[in-house]
Amino acid sequence: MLNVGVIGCGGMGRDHIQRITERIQGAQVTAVSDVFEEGAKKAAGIAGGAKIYTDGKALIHDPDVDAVLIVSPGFAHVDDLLEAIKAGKRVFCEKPLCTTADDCRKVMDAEVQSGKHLIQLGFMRRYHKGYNQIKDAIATGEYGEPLIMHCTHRNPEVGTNYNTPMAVHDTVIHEIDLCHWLVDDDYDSVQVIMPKVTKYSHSELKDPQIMLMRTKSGICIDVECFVNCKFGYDINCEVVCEDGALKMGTPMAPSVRKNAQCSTEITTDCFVLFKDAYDAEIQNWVDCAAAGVIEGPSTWDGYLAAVTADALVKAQESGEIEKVVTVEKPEFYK
Ligand code: ISE
Repeated sequence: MLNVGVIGCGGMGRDHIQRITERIQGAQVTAVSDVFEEGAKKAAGIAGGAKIYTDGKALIHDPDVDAVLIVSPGFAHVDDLLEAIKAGKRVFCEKPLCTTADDCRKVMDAEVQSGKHLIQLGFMRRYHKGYNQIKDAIATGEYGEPLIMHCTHRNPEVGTNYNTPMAVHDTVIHEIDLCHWLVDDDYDSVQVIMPKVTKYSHSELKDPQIMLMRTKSGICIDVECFVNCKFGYDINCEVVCEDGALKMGTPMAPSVRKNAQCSTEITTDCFVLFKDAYDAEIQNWVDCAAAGVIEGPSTWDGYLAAVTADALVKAQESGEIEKVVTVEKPEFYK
């Protein structure tokens, strides 16, 4: 049984605690931590009783904690990640790895130094069936080389505090990770095109946006990010290859014929669309613990996402093509 300590008991933290307690095989939550003690107490209740901490570091060093799940706000990740590496404990960290590329690099260097793969990052879309069908189809070679990818990432609406850079850091960060994983390539450059702004936006948010990413081998990716589309949580992906085009089967609902109409429901909730993917990523993290391996998104992926996101935010402001400049990928992550 893997004893898990959870740092961060907000909505997402409680969701993971419930998942581990009710649905995940081979793991239990033995400790929780939050700077707000009340939040930690509430979360401990969901786990059916767990030790309560207000300091993540103390939780990491608890001998009853084999592995750590970090769900605190992004700015707080770096210290706990470094501490967990020092303690030699396995980590599942929600996105982002860290809020700056420099901090991501510090964590990457520390993990390489430790000689052990300890960190899995919460890019759960890699566990979604639809994307895996596309990845498997590409791998057969039957469709030739991927050339172009078209993606849409639409939210029905966002809060009034959501601004232009958040379209990269909160939203398209998923495609940043997913697209390079789908085609097994890293990024070379990015650009952002700003269409006319929807009447549902405000002065701090340019919405929609078209984000363009070019991989090192020359695959061109366009992502329509539209976070006030009103009609649903609508995620699409098509990979155009030399000998065929692979389009994800979305929405994943039956097509209904009724009253002289044919319609397909689109969910409005990302947690509904990706529920199975969230469960699968945590189960995989737990299953890999016994073998001491990490199969999911790595620290390198978190670093690459942070550098690519920085380039996209720069491109939002400059309107130019911006280079994605990373350090050389360490052998450790190849
Ligand atoms: C949110 O944090 C997510 O992760 C969702 O998948 C994304 O669609 C949304 O825009 C983000 O704010």
